[in-house]
Amino acid sequence: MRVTALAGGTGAAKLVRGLVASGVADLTVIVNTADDTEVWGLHVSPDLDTITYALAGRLDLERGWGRTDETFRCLETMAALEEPTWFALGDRDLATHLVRTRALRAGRPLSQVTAEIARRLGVRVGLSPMSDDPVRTRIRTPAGWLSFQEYFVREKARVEVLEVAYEGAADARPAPNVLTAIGDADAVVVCPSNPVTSIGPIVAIPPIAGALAATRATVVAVSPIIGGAAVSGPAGQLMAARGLPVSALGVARAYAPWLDALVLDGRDRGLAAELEAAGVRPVVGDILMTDRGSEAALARRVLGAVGVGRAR
Ligand code: FO1
Repeated sequence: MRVTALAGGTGAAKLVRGLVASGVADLTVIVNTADDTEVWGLHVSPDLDTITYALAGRLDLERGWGRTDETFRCLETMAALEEPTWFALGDRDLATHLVRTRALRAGRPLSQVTAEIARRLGVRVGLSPMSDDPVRTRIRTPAGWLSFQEYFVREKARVEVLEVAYEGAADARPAPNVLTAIGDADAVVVCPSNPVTSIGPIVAIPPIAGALAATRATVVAVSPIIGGAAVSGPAGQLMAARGLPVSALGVARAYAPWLDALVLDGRDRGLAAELEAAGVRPVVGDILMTDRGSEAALARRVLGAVGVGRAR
C-alpha cells in the first residue's frame, strides 16, 4: 500500500514509526516547515528534525525533540557569551543545522537538503518539507505578533492567542514530490498533530488542499484531541482561537473539505453520530501512543480504515 502522511512533530513521529513497524514499505512523509526558525544564524527545521531523528532511532523520547545522548556545551558557552539561549540547541543537533544551513546558503532547496540529511542518517522513508518556499506561522497576542517558536518555546504558550496567520502560504509552491505523493497514494494519513500550527500550514498551501480534495486516496486523520483536551501542547488554545470546538468534531471541521475518516479515542465515542452527520466516517479506538506496541497498533487501525474507500 502506498501511504503518504502529513506530519508535524512528536505525535506524528510516533505514528510514522508505527506505520513503518506495521510494514508500510512505500511511505512518504510531508512535514510542516512553518515552525522553522533561525537560531544563532542557523536554519532550524524542528518538525523535519523530529521526524528524521525518530526514523533514525535518534529522537530523545522524553523531550520529544532533539537527539538522544545529547549534551549542551555549546548552549552553555553561548549563555556565557550573553547570546540568547531560550531555544536550546544541543551539540549533536547543531551538526544537522550546520549542514542544512550551509547547503541552503549554497542555493540548494530545503527538499534536497532534507532528503540528503535523512539518507546520511540511514532513513529509508521518503521525507519532504511541504514547500521549499518559506511559510511561517505567526501568532498575534495582546503584545503583538510572535513567531511560532517565540510563542511556543520562549513564552511557553502561556500568552493569549488572538489570531494565527500562515505568512507566505498563499504563494508557496509545494515541494517537488508533494502533489504526486498525495495524488498517487492509496491512503493519506493526517497524523495526530496540532490542526492549527502543524497541519494547518501544510493545507494552507492552495495546491496541497486541492490535491487532497482531488486524490482517489482515502484521507484518514487521527485526532490529537481526547476528551476535550490536546494529548500534548497548545492545540486546544489554538483551535479555540480559530473558532473551532476543542474536540474531535473541531478536528473534523478543520479538515472538512477533504477528510474521509477520523480515528478518535474511545472516550469520544459519543461524537461518532455527529461526525457521521458531517460526512466523516468515525473509527473509534485507543489512540494514545505510549510505547512502540501502541504506535504500531494505532497505525494498523488507521490502515484498516483505508480499505473502506473515500467517503466523498
Ligand atoms: N522545544 C522546547 O520546548 N524548548 C526548546 O528549547 C526546544 C529546542 C528545540 C531545538 C531543536 C528542535 O528541532 C526542536 C526544539 N524544540 C524545543 C521543539 C520544537 O520547537 C517544537 O516542539 C515544535 O516546533 C512543535 O512542533
